[in-house]
Amino acid sequence: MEHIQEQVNKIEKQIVHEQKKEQVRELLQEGKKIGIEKLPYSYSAVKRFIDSETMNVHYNKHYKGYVDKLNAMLKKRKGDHDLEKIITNISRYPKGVRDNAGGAFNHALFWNMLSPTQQRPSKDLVVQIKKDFGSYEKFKKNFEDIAMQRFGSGWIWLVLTNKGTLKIMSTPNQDNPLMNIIEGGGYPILGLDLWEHAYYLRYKNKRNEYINNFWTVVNWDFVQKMYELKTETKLLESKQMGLLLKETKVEHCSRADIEFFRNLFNVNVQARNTYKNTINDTLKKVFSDKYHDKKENGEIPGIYYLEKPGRSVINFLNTNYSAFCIIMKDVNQRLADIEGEELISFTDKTPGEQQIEMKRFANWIEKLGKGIFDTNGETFQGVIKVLTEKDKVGSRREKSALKTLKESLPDVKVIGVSGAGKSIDAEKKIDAYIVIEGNKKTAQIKGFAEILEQNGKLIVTKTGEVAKYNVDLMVFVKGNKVAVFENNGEIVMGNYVFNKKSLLYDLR
Ligand code: MN3
Repeated sequence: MEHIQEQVNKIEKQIVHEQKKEQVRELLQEGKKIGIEKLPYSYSAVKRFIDSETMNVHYNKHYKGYVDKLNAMLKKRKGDHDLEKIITNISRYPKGVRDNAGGAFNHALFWNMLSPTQQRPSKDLVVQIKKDFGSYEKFKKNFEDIAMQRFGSGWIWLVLTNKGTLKIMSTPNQDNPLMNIIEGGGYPILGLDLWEHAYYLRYKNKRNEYINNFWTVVNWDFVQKMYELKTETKLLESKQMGLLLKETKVEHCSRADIEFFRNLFNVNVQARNTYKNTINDTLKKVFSDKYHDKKENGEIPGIYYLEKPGRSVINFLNTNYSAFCIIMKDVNQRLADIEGEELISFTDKTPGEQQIEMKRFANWIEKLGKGIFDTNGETFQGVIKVLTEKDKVGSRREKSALKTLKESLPDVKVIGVSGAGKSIDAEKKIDAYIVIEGNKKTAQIKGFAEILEQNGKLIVTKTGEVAKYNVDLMVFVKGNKVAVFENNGEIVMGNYVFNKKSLLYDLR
């Protein structure tokens, strides 16, 4: 009986666990939804332009319908959703998303472009309008003519081009000038809905009257704000490189972050190699005056005399997960200021997608190298700190391994190879020589967490960089615990796996 009760308890626990997981999933989903833009006035507030019944149906049925349908479509897609980013990257999405994201975005803008009080365009705007259209009257006429020419459903827009000029354009259906599939688009600062649902109840087929009345409700304050904001952004974009070279604050990485990257590196070898090569090339470029490729006095190629005399710890950057995390956060802080650029992220991605993402990351590292590795910057300092710490831990580990081996195995002679930069260590990755029964063997020394037994094999976990080394022995060290394996294991899912008989010395 007790046995059955135990099983029931177990199953119940499992059910509760699953339910909680589902609740969390739903909450997360809710947070990712595209929101409804609040109507900034009552349904009757702009009645000199449109009646309250049309406004009510337009807002509650048409607009909310687009948002709901869009959210239903996005629910199946991974990642966070930002409406403007979807619009500016619309070519990546199916037609249904294009229609509904357009509907959601266009109307959210449109509600704000109408004002209960009558307004005039600002001086700034009138100056720019005169420049681009000759006069304010000509601009209005032009806008009305193009609106009348729109066949079927669509929108008419005043857009700010990336040259800083204004132009009028019309888009079909729910397309928006910001969509990356629209040729000659720009940033919409004023727009008018030309769908029949927007006016038919009151104006019937007299679209021209609807368009004429639009001028009585234009929220020129909002248009001015959009104009300023986007003119400002354009200015910033033109100084993009300057912006990218801004100082960033070093963001600390959690243990979970670092463990995630350790796993990414050790499982996705192609992504790891992309990163390694990029780091090597970038460091070589940024510190070209400190890079030595000649082998002198047993030194190996690399960066010297950077943060200290001798070989720099920055040469270890290409394999360190904590430093990887710092650099990724630095790049993301810079990317956050670039419109339409998504942040680098490797979570929720297939190995293939991770490789593509790593290439995108690599491109940015190359472009931003000077900013990331600015020796006065926090990122550089953070990276050096992490790598110096790792270097210290590494040599402490080596010393402790050699000490334990010597003490526990008096028959075995151990010779340490110390000093990063000595070619024998850094090139061939030899940390020590161990002489067993007169045979001198090369050894690589690594940290580890546990050695697990599974199906007659031994799995060594969390050993830092998991790679094939051209040495005879693999030595794993944790405090004063040491395990020495013959180097004939396999790498499986980012862990070393050995046959039991490969374990030569077990000092755990
Ligand atoms: Mn509409």
